[in-house]
Amino acid sequence: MNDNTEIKNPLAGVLRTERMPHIWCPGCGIGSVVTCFAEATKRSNIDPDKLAVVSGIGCSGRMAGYVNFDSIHSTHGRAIPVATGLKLANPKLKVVVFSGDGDLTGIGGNHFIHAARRNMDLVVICVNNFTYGMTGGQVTPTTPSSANASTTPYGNYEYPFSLPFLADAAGATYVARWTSLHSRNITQSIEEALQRRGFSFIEVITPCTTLYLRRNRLGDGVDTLQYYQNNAVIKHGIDTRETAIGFQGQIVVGKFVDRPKPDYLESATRCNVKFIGDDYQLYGKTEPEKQAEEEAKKAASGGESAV
Ligand SMILES: Cc1ncc(C[n+]2csc(CCOP(=O)(O)OP(=O)(O)O)c2C)c(N)n1
Ligand code: SF4
Ligand SMILES: [Mg+2]
Repeated sequence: MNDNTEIKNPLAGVLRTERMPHIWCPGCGIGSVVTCFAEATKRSNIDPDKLAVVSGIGCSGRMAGYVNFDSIHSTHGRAIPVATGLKLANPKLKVVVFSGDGDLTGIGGNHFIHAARRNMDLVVICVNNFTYGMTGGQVTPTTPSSANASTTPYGNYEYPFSLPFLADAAGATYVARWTSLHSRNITQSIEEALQRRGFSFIEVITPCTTLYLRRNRLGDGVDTLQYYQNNAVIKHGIDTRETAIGFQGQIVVGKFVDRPKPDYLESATRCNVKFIGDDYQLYGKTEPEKQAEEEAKKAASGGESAV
């Protein structure tokens, strides 16, 4: 064998391989979702300078440090407002939020529903492992009833959110759910979401081997993939009220919602143009835009500057 053979990660350009190995536990599902995201960005041929990634805090939130795009590892629960700010400051960016169930729908729940209500042009990927992984396995808004958590040692007596139903009811215009076993479907959903405008929500059910599985005596990551294999049922377009997940019960997956609707910036622009007229500009012109306009005028007048 030639000693000079170099084994290159096929996602090397999209992942910061120099930062590997990553921090995630063996069997954790987060890495599978990151791989799908990386693959989707490659397939969509998106200009890397036009893509930004924002994550919150948690094991899932560490993803922002492993992708080779401009990224922000923001504060707990605040990935959506940071992403919204980025989008509004530079509407040409495609902004992706990568977040955990606790981060996105516990402390960050209010931001989540209002960004969905406004149909803010964001791609929001939620790694739902039914637990606060990074802080020791506390109960989250998605922990199934009766599941054991460090804060509910006799079983969870709260009613969990079904995130597709929550997103749909709040106004999201694209809603899909997969498990980490469905890598091709996750990749396709992310690719679709990157190509559309509006609030796109993709939930991925994943195993937290170290806390959720161990505490509930559910075996390891492979056992969970087997559980997904046996219990995930694809039901595209189903009413999202039918997507609740019980402890170790059936998991309804698929693309549930994909409806066109003007996004936040389109609605704002439409409203302002109506009252201010065609002179309305979202943010005025940037220096390069002014320069390009000047050049175009110059070219049209046969080389003479218009000013
Ligand atoms: C304001 C604030 N509150 C609490 C925390 C502690 N904290 C860090 S990560 C985390 C839970 C993250 O859970 P989740 O979003 O589900 O991500 P996972 O670790 O499961 O991927 C919490 C409560 C914090 N960092 N900041
Ligand atoms: S604690 Fe759980 S969520 Fe965090 S890296 Fe380990 S397995 Fe994954
Ligand atoms: Mg979690």
